[in-house]
Amino acid sequence: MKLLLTGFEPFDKSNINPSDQVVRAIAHEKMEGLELCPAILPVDRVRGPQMLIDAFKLTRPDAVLCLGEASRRMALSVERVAVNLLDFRIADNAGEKVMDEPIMPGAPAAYFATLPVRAMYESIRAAGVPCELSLSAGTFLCNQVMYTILHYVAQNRLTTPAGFIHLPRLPEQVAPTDALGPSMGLETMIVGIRAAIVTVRQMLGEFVPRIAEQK
Ligand code: PCA
Repeated sequence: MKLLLTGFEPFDKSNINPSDQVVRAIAHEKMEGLELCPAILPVDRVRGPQMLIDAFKLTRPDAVLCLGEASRRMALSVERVAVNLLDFRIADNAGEKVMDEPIMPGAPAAYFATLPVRAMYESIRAAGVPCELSLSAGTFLCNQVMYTILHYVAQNRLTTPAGFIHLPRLPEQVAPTDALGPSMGLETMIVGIRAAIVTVRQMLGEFVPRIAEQK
């Protein structure tokens, strides 16, 4: 399976993004039956989604898993839904702060993730990592890239499954601030994301022989 795995660059006064670190760490690993195509996206409402689509066209992956930071989450959050809405609480890294705008005017209100979200959630927890299923990827860049890839796949009548997992902050992001909040160590996040990837690979691995048998 060829997997396009993306993270985001740091944003909002932080110089660290856990998704960037998880992608970089996993990119160097050898996982059986897996070819990883890593990419780090800019937190920029124009360049972020564009880079994801460019990476998709370039790599033609069998599945897409995007990662990003959600500062108040206590656990890995497997996102179920992306909505057609931009409503930025803070400016992106290009200084743009958008309110109440659709991502794609006239396009569907929302898309469900097409990765096996329940199985990913269960396998992450079975690996010993706190995890939740989440109903909202927010209305910032993470939701925007999730919506963008699901819309692109649907518009082009492709079957490539795609989805998104939000990560808590790293302890080193929280420790210096007075506004305390949840955090999770990098190694724990990596264990969880690895488990999710294995589940996606199993889903696709079972899918391919079934098609072959029908011929
Ligand atoms: N998290 C932000 C954008 C980039 C990131 O890592 C979000 O949740 O939208």
